[in-house]
Amino acid sequence: MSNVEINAYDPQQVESTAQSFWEASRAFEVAETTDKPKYYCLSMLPYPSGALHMGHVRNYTIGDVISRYKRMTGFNVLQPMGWDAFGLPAENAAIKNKTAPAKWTYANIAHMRSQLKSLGYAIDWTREFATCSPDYYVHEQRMFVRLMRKGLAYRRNSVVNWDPVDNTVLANEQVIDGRGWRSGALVEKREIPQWFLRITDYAQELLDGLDELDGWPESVKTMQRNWIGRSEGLEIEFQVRDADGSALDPLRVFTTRPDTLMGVSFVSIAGEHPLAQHAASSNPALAALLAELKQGGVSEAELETQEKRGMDTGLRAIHPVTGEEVPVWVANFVLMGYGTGAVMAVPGHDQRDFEFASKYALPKKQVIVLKDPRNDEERSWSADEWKDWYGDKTRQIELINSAEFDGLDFQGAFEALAERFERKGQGQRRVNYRLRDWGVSRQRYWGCPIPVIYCGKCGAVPVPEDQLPVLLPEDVVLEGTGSPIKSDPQWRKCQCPECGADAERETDTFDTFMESSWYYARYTSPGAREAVDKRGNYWLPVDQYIGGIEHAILHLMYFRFFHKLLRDARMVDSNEPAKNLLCQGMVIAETFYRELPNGGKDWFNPADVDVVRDERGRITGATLRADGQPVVIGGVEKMSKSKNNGVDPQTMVGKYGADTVRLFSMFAAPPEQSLEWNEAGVDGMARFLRRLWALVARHVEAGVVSSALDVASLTAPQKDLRRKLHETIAKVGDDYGRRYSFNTAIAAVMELLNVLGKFDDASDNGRALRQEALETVVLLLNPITPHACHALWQQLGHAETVLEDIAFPQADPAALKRDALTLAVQVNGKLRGTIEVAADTSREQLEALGLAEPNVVKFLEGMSVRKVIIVPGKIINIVAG
Ligand code: ANZ
Ligand code: ZN
Repeated sequence: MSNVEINAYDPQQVESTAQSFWEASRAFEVAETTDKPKYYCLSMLPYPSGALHMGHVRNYTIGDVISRYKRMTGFNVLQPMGWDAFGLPAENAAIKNKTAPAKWTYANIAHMRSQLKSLGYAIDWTREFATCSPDYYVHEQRMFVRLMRKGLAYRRNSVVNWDPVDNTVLANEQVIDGRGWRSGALVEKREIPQWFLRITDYAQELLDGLDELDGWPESVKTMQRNWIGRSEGLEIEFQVRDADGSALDPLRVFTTRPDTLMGVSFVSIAGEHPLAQHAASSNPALAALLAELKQGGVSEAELETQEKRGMDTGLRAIHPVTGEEVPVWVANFVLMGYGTGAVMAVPGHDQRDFEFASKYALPKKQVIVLKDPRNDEERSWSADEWKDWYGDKTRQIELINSAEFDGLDFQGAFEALAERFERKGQGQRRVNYRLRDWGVSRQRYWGCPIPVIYCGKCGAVPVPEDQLPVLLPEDVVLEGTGSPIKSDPQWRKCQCPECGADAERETDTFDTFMESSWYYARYTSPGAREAVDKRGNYWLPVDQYIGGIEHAILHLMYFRFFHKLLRDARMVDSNEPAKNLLCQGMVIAETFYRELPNGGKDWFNPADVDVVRDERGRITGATLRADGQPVVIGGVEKMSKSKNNGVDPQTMVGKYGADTVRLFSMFAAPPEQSLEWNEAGVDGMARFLRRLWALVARHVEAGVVSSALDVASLTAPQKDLRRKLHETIAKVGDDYGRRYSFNTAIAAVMELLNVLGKFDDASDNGRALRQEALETVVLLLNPITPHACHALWQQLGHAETVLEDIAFPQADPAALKRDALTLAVQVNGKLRGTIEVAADTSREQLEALGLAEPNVVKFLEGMSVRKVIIVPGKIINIVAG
């Protein structure tokens, strides 16, 4: 079979040919001038860390398969790509390698772009950008100065991590065990002025919008709802007396449980609360505690888990219903930034208050019972023993020990108290959100400069739009002790745009989440003078967004927020940026290590380890190739540097070709699930492609078939094959288009190929059928393995072309029809025989035929038939007894 040898599958050659053709024919460049419906398929843009990892390959392959499939089904598909290019790693690399962050970043981009190109993604590269380029960030700066003028960007003090040795602000990830990553100095908290975006103005809209996002995973929507954290409650005023009995400013608490008001035995306030500060001015022990509380972490998780601590301030609050005096305590779990920074403590019914009261021997009072106690334990419950029965919203409660409110349920008490306090001017209904305004200032160098000028007379002035962009100098040396623009007095110097006096620029830069919040819109409008032009409304919203679940909360919240800002700036019409969201699972791989004498572990890359597998494919033994000695099998984990179990995509592409890598990453798992990288599986994919290649070669060797298939004169085996073929078309189309179940689509094509391999019919019509089948397989696989399909399509006698413009195959209903069906005949649910019947047999006939099946007749002996149930096309079940 000389031709087959000549034609042996050579992925490197096949792939470079296809890629050159796509590039030369500008196959994936799209415009807005077509009457096809648009489809915008977007994958989250990568951070240019140096090299692609398998997570990228998986993400972008999913996007590419969807894009190519959509294009084959008649859509005008935009699939763009860019670089999330600002960020801390570039600064760290700059210090380590003594290169400027810009240089390092651009070099990484060049390398990673070529890697992406080697994977053959159908990307419109004319729309590419890096977010660190002034052409990009100028728009971000312009949006920011406009938000400043609208009052949606503002400045206030906020806490940062301060390294007192390096004299620099540290990012959270640069604080390791409370110490600076370089200096090792104990990190301090410092308050400095920072810029914020008023995302809280959009809290309710961000919450409500989730209800319309039918194409987003429930889990992501739930995380976003919790993050926004809407609470309905009351704000209630308590009069306050100083230690000497004199009246102070009243205090307000926010509570979601006003029904527990009569159980209040003290009030807790945050250390930063003005009343705490007031009390501390004459109480050194309290002042010391407040100073100490400032040291601790500021994250909510930390506050939840740390031990409860506090101190009596000596102040007294007056209970707004009973007039009783209760003590005011400082408590470390009360956040100044939430509600009013003060809590009415109900130790009988709130767990944190319970723990606090138990520690400091403060009284607990029960004011609520379950209306329907289910057992003795519930009936005899007392406030001295913590039980979280009241958190269960499905349980009916009733107030006790609450004077005139006794007997009310939660809603009744809420309404009665809201009404009472609103009437007396002592409080009101309030909705609170956990969502905080977004702090966008970073004290880092490698980011977009915040376009603000500080003038001694005029204060913080936005840089006028005609003076934008504020350029970040790229040619700098990093010492690791802070930002080069902060240490450069020349860069800072400028004139006030309002009064002309000497002034200074802001030296902070934006959080890099800013750039990734609106990049999707910029792709639609390359070269536009504003961030987006009218092309935005052609492409937006994104039809399919694909990325990692780690972005479920922050990125996707900011992304939705920015879309609303763009809408309110009249740049886009829609309310939400993306209709459908797919979060792909992790890529995982086996880990291998050896114990080190110091108790640590030395991790070995799977590429350097030889493994032995059992017949089920599980690894049973592993040795390091370098020394032949065993290594410990550490289990399957997410690919990561720390466990050294990353598999390099470039190596895989070099060894097997991009199509095999793409095929494996789509076949090994459904998109949302974890994908275990295993080279034996990759090898299997390579074999499959070689088999397809050989099948086409063998068919073509006997001459390409140009005569049309004569459907009317198909033999029975030909009909069977054609039915299988069209069943596969229907399944694969559904798997790609509706279910996003790519692994089952591939499995179906593999099965078809097995059948086709056995179809040994050299008649004219048989060969015409094989031609149809092979062409179909090529088209079905094209979204996943486009290079091989590009070549095979030509071998099957077609001109050099972009397969994406050839319609995806449609199942022929006539081919799906069966002449004869095989039905199972069951007696009382057990299989007793099968019968062959014509497809159009009536129910009555089926019943009669089933009952006449010889084996069934034997089983029915001595029984009487009660009922016959027919599952059309499948089963005849006879119920007898
Ligand atoms: C009395 C009470 C009784 C409460 C009870 C709860 C249960 P969410 O749902 O998260 O909004 N709280 C209010 N402000 C706080 C702050 N700044 N720091 C810490 N805790 C604060 O929680 C609202 C509840 O959290 C409020 O309702 C308040 O405690 C507390 F059986 O008031 B509650
Ligand atoms: Zn001025």
